[in-house]
Amino acid sequence: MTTPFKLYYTPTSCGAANFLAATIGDLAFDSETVDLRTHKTKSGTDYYTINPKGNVPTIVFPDGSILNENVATLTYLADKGNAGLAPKEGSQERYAYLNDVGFVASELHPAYGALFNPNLTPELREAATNNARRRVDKLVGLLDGGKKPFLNGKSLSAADLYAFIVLGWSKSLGVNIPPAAQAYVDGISKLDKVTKAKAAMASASA
Ligand SMILES: N[C@@H](CCC(=O)N[C@@H](CS)C(=O)NCC(=O)O)C(=O)O
Repeated sequence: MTTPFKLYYTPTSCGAANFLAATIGDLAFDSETVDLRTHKTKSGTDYYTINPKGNVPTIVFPDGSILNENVATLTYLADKGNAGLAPKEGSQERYAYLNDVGFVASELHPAYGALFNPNLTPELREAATNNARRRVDKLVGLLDGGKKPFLNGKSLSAADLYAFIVLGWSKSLGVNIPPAAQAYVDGISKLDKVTKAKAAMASASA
């Protein structure tokens, strides 16, 4: 490995938020996509040998150590990058950021994650969909009903990138999100740095 780390991701999963954070922060990194159905990397390696949990994202460091939880990976990338995607350690804003990224990781993402299960009965799918919608409503509450374009009210953070990717699954999973949540997604999507990072991810994933 010639760069400080390698990121394993897929361009449509939560791992994508990590690719965007690393790119927006102008970090040099290696990357490889993973097929989450077969748990094989693009080059054919058994992904469980890289990350025993089998999930994306995974960041692998040159010493072989790994990070594989979004709260840690996104915060690491935000700290190492130059885009101010997380506030300084020890600042009050840092705790607010952790509060936001913790909400996405522990509430919003798992609520959507449940909907990827193809074996849900119609009743369970309806309950899971309603649950996801409730978490979106909580997110809109954190955005002051849509008055804030970002979770911290001021600038894009890694927590926003994570929420942006999760909310992007709404249509395909049948979660009908309110206009304020859609406006939040659209606002992030239109940021020049996000557009460019998405293009870089598309070419890296091709
Ligand atoms: N505990 C991890 C979970 C991440 C996660 O759920 N990743 C999904 C993609 S969005 C995944 O890799 N699912 C396939 C698998 O776990 O095998 C976190 O919070 O970051």
